[in-house]
Parts: sequence; C-alpha cells; structure tokens
Amino acid sequence: MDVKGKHVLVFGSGISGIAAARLLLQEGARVILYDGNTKLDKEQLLQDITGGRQAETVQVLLGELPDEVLDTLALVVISPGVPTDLPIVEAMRAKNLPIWGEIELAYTYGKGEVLAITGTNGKTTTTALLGKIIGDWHPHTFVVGNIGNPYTSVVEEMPEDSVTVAEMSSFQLETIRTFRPKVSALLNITPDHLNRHHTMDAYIAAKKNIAVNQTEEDTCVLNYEDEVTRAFGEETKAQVLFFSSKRKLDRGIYLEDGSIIYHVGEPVEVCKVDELQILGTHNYENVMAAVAMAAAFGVPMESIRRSVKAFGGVEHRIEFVAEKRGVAYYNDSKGTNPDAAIRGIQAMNRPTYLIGGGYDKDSTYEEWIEAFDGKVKKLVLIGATREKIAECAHRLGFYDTVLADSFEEAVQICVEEAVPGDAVLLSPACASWGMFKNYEERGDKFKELVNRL
Ligand code: UMA
Repeated sequence: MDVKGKHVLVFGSGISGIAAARLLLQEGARVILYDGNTKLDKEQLLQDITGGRQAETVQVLLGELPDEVLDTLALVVISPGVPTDLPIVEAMRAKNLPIWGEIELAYTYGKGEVLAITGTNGKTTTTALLGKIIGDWHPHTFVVGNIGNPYTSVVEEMPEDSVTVAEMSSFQLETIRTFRPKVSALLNITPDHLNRHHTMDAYIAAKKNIAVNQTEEDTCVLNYEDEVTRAFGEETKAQVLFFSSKRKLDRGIYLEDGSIIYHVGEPVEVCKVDELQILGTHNYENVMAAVAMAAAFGVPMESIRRSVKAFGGVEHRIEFVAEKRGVAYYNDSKGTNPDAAIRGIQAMNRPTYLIGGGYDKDSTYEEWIEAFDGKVKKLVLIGATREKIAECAHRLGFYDTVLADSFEEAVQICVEEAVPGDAVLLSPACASWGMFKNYEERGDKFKELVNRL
C-alpha cells in the first residue's frame, strides 16, 4: 500500500507508536497518532514525532476516538499492547479498514532479509545472541522488536543488504499479514498473556503466525522437546530444523556429553557448554536455536562459534548484580511469567530470598512454587497478585511468605533478613505493569537499591 497523502491512524503512543508515526510521516502519510490515555502530553508527543520540525500532516488525538475519524482513514497501525478485540478496533474492522501491526508496517517498508524469533521464554536471549552472531559476520545488522527496539525505528537506515533479527511477541504476531522471515524460530509455548488472548489456543495460534507466510524456501527452527512446537513441525511449510536438550537427532542440533552438536549432513561440534558464558539448560536451548538459525542462514560455523563463546547474556535475565555483605543479589526482572521464573529459581545454588508478584495476567503459580525445591527461605510478595500467590503457596504447604506494600519494602525485608551465603533473587513470575512502566524499569530499580547498600 502506498500511504502517500493518505490518512493513517497510529493506535498507541508508546515507543512503537512514535516510531511508526515517524516512519509514516517520512513516507508522506497524513498521520493521526491516537492514544486512549488522556493524561498524555500532546505537545510532547508531536515533538517526539516531528523532532520539532513544522509538520501540518500530523495530529495527536487522546481519549475517546470520534467515529467520524474512521471514515477518513486508509490504514490503521496498531501497537502491540493494544488489545485487538477492543470495541473501537471491532468498529475499524467492521468498516473493512486494514489493521496492521507495527511489525507489518516495518516489514512492508524495510529492506533485506529477516530472521524472527518467538516463544514464551528465552526469546530475548536468543534474539540478542543471534543478533551478535549475525552482527559479527555482517555489517548491516539490526536487532529489533519486543527486545525493546521498535522495528519501524530502524527502517529508514536500512540498506538493501541489511539483515534484521526480530524478537516477536504473541501481541506482535497477532497483527502481521505478509511478514515472512527467511528463518524463524518457535522456542517453546507455555501459558502466558491469557488475559489478552483469553484461551491457550488463541495464544498458540498467534505464536504460530511467525511461520504462516514461510514457504519451503525458508527455515523454521523448533524445539523437539515441546509438544506444541514438535507437532508444529508437521504443520509448517518451511524446512524444519529441530533442537533438543534431551536426545540425539538424526537431523538438527542437540546436546551430547556436554557438547552442542550441529547435525545437518556431517555432525560438527559447535562448542562445549563449559565454553559458554551463560548457564542452565534453558540457555543451552537458546544457544542451539540461535546457532541453528544462523547456520541455516549461511553464517560459517567458525564465525558462529566465536560469537557464541563471546556472548555474555542479557540484562535483567538472571543477571548477577552484586555481592553485599556475603549476600548475592540477582536481577531476573524478565521473569514475567511463572515459567520464566521457574528458570530463575532453578539457576540459584544458594538459600534464596525471592521477590515475586506484580500485575495479574491470570496465571497460575503452582508449578513455580513447586519448583522452589527447598531453596526458597522466604517469598516476599508485591503487587496485585501478592494475595493470590500467598494463598497458593500456603495451599501447597509453603508458609514462609510475607506481603510487602512497596517494592522498596520488599527489597528492604530481604536485605535485613538475608545472611552471608544467601541469595536475593528478583524473579516475580508476573509482569511489572501497575507498579512500573516495564520490566526494565523494575530491574533497574532493583539494581539501584542493591548498589546503594
Ligand atoms: N494504549 C491505548 N489503549 C489500549 C492499550 C494501550 O491507547 O487499550 C496505549 C497506552 O496508553 C500507551 C501505548 O498504547 O500509551 C502503549 O503501547 P504498547 O503497550 O504497545 O507499548 P510500546 O511502548 O509501544 O512497547 C511495545 C511492547 N509492549 C507491549 O507489548 C506491551 C514492548 O514489549 C516492545 O519492546 C516495544 O513495543 C517495541 O517493539 C514489552 C513487553 O512487555 C517489553 N512485551 C510483552 C512481553 O515481553 O511479555 C509482550
């Protein structure tokens, strides 16, 4: 679609909305930036889009969207955080307005090849690692998406030969149309974001969209040890490459005797897991997925090997913060769902004070609490889910819980009670919303409080 001179509504004025509006403006569209939040500063948003330049083709609307506006539009570009079943979005659909996600807009105007990763957990680490592998080998590499860098924000810098590595959330995948990665990966699927998608089936369907436009010329990397992704291997049209942390595969990538083996044609050792800087089986799975993607894309194994060994991990993901008076502090703010938080607690090798709780995504917490495995000395709970989690813990016979009224108080309780040899882990099993803007802000706050000790 040529947007020149057409009215395009950008729904949501977070980082995706601003980047999308800037791109559309550059492409000659008449942009209406719309956000439901009336408390936002219109002038500031205008300034964010135009960079202070005069632009009569941009307007900002806040609050209720007048129905008449819909009749002027040629396209709606929706931000990932905006639910697609809002009445206003239904009204747009009823008028047959094309509704593109911010990803679709970027893909339409972007250049070069795309490699994309989704999954409930591990996608940020895998994206960061793949971004490093590709970036070490190819000069024009962009790492974008849910990782925190809107895809639309880099489109204008892209030369023809660029390679984009994109982390895709289920929210983003819900609203693609033609998006077709050369290589995709679906790492794993466990319940998450059920308040948005309502059913597990809808969540899985959104995730599978990553490969919906792929053909036999493309590759899809899948986890052999996850029932849903294994079965998806039969469904997708793309060439499938499986990874497994539990068994040898005839074709794919797997762990064997402490080594990662890439077996497509002749088996080759990628590296030993001891040579990696990131720990835990879940991380070895992330490495295998990234290696398989890079190899399928044509990066030489020697180059992949070098990058993998040099990769130091991701901020907010079981990140060591500091040791203070013999207590080790870890920031796993990215543990935004129970499954991710299970990986956080599994990685601990000391008695642990665990800070959990936050925004309610309709998750269940039994499996997380069962994964404590005698390691948790106290569970300090915050946010909207704190009572729900405490009640669940008590039901399962774990009584060492305490409710804190603020994030600062939660950290303080841990600081006062932990003794040398203990660990304090922020791994909330919940999103940060309601207390923080995002998990980064929560993790940064934790690090600030710890570093001040
Ligand atoms: N808004 C409305 N009406 C609504 C809902 C939201 O007007 O019904 C407005 C809000 O008032 C706000 C704006 O939409 O002003 C926010 O848009 P957004 O939630 O899409 O946030 P962005 O800042 O654009 O960030 C998004 C992703 N956020 C979400 O998916 C919630 C970021 O992922 C992503 O990094 C960024 O785009 C760049 O691609 C964050 C996230 O939490 C990290 N992701 C979830 C996760 O990882 O679990 C999926």
